[in-house]
Amino acid sequence: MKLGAVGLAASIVKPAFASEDTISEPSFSDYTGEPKMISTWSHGQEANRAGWKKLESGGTSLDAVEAGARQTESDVTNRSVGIGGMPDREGHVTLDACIMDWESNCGSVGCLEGIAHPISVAKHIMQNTPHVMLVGAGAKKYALKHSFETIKTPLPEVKKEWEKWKKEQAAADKVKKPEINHENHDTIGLLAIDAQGQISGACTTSGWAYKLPGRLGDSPIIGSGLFIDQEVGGAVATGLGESIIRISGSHAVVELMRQGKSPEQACKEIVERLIRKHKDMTGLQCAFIAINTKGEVGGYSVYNGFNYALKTKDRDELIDTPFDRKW
Ligand code: SD4
Repeated sequence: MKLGAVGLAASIVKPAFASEDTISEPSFSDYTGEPKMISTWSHGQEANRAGWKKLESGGTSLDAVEAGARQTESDVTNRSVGIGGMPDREGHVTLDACIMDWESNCGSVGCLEGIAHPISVAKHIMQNTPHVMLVGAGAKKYALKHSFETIKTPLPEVKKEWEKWKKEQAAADKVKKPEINHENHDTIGLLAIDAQGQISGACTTSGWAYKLPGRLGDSPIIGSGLFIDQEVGGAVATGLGESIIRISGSHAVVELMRQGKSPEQACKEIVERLIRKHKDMTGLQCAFIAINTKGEVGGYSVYNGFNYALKTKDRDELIDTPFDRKW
């Protein structure tokens, strides 16, 4: 049976519960908080401002996180997202992104080269196909078919850096392990709650600089880089994707909030779980931010130095998260 996008969305939103009358449907209309947006790292402030324009003009949280992600994807100074992103070890900039809304609709692209706004391709896949994830040549074909803007990457200055790195690699006996957060720390993850209490999230990155060709991190993987459940809230991750995938990080944060943990406490416990699963934490930075249906937010990181941007009607600030250890 071919499952159409509408049928698929409906089957996700309204699962057949064994005992319908014991399940209370989440109600968004009684949200009494204000619209709010949080995004990883300091460039999250610019992203939040772009997203806020949507929220303040009555747009949904989905519009807001897409607009925010697009802002960072266009930032030529950002070395881990979009047009300014770092290449893989063969010199190709391959982009990963995913997006998810309050109805558990989600879309994702992986290893997408030469397209300006992977986040919008992910959203288009979510809204127009029965699939969640398209990667590589198939994702590119899809983006071109739907006339998404193309870009030429890497940027000349990024190419120069890569050529220098390649020379150094050839001279070194051993391939140096890149460190997330020192060399590659600008992935953006965004979460928003709108006036109706609807929560959405997005995540977009060029991934681990000088990765093996074809490598996907956590960022395009629903449940790892991003997860939203309107019954509970949402979470998004940044840092070494391999370690986040290992614990299905963002999903795990949401599940702890379901058990009553605050966003910060849930992020903290999942960072601690991640640490328990890794013998060597040298250079391994990871962080989560989260939001719940009351609009409460929080975050936590392995090492110090992580922050996230918060935007509301009256606030536009950067918040340093608590952390497990110092560099
Ligand atoms: C990845 N999680 O591809 C991304 C990288 C990242 O801050 O978040 N850097 O593994």
